[in-house]
Amino acid sequence: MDMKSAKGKKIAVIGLGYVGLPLAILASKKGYDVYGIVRSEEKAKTINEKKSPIADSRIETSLLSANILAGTDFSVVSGVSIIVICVPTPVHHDYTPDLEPVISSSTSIGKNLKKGQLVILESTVNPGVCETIVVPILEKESGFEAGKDFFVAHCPERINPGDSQWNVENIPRVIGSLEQKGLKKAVKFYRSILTGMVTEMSSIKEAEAVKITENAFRDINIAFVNELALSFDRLGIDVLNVIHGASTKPFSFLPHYPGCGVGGHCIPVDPYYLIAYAKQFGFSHNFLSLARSINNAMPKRTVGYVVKSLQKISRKTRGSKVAVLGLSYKANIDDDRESPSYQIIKELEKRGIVVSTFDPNLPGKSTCTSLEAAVRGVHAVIIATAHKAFVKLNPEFYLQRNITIVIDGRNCLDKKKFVAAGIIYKGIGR
Ligand code: SAJ
Repeated sequence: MDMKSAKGKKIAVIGLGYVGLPLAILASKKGYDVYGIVRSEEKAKTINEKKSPIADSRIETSLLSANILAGTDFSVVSGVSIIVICVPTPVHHDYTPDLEPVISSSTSIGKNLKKGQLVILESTVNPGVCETIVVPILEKESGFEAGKDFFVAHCPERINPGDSQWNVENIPRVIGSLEQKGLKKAVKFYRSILTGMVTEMSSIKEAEAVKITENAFRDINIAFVNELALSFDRLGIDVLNVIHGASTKPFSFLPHYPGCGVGGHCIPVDPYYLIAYAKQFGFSHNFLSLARSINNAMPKRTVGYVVKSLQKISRKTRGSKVAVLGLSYKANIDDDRESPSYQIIKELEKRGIVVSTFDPNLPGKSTCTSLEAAVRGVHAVIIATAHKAFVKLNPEFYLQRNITIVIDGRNCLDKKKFVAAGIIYKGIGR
């Protein structure tokens, strides 16, 4: 569909977060009239004032010229042709999937559904959720029949926050549906807004499985290098050098990097959806579960390095002061969902350590308003997020402030330089 035919086509995007807002902006750029439905009037007001609730320069700029009307009223759903659900799919504290946002939005959509509409779920879910949860709710609330009176498709989101190369427009996508008509409608919509390749899956379940597979793949690979880091620590081998060495192999090696933990709303969460679903069918994903436990243990391992380093300068753990630099789950973004930094802080405080924190992208969540304030009078620093503001700090910055312990939770510093300056440097696996 070209821009002209998109003109006047109305769509609704449920959820204007990291996934929904870029999609809404893109669809409006491609000629669609876009209604964004959010949970709070305040967020709707912010977006209608063209202010991005997400600290991302590309989103902030493109929102200024986007034609999006944000609100909290689901009744607008009845006047559009396509509804895209982009709500979060977190896990509960016990790591069981939390589908409440998907269920509540499906219920509200169902109450306003009109014949002929297409409902697309972009949120990451385990195989089976569309057919066993979303479709029954839509049918019950509307009285219509899916695949006949209305259509349902799944196009898992692949947003990579902070990525300057891959964005909502050029990232290739996969789409699955209950039947051919719904698939064709969904493919036509995405091909009208994306430059990335659109691949048709043979079922909606396959499309759900693709995303879970992608992210579980990443989680187990991270767990692999985290385990290598723990082993090589004992063997006196620098794991980062080994990974760089292995990366010289031009085929069948995909580098991942050890760190102080795995955060974000995707990687540490999505495997639990598959683990829980497969369990319903009597299958235990032992490997995925083991990978999750290895990655979940990295914050505690990192705190162990702090304790050992404090002992090296004959400091008692209790009462020592440690600065945790970085709260977001990955470098140079402002998203702290499932961030390992918070596990690290909890583990430090459990040991009676006095913790200060600073994240330039999350000033409101930091205990200190500046880097200087965070490191003032501390005995050790943990780099928990490789923000550029921290990577650029050289050994002198620490020595001038009498800080002799630096725990490099993201292996982002020049180890040789720090060791040569007489700093007790500890990376993850190096
Ligand atoms: N991490 C490591 N070692 C690695 C890579 C990541 O410890 O080698 C940690 C990061 O520090 C972070 C967490 O894992 O705490 C997640 O990192 P990520 O780069 O995977 O970041 P995400 O969660 O933004 O992942 C997104 C995902 N995109 C979607 O789910 C749509 C993921 O599928 C992508 O694989 C990933 O981007 C990517 O490729 O960068």
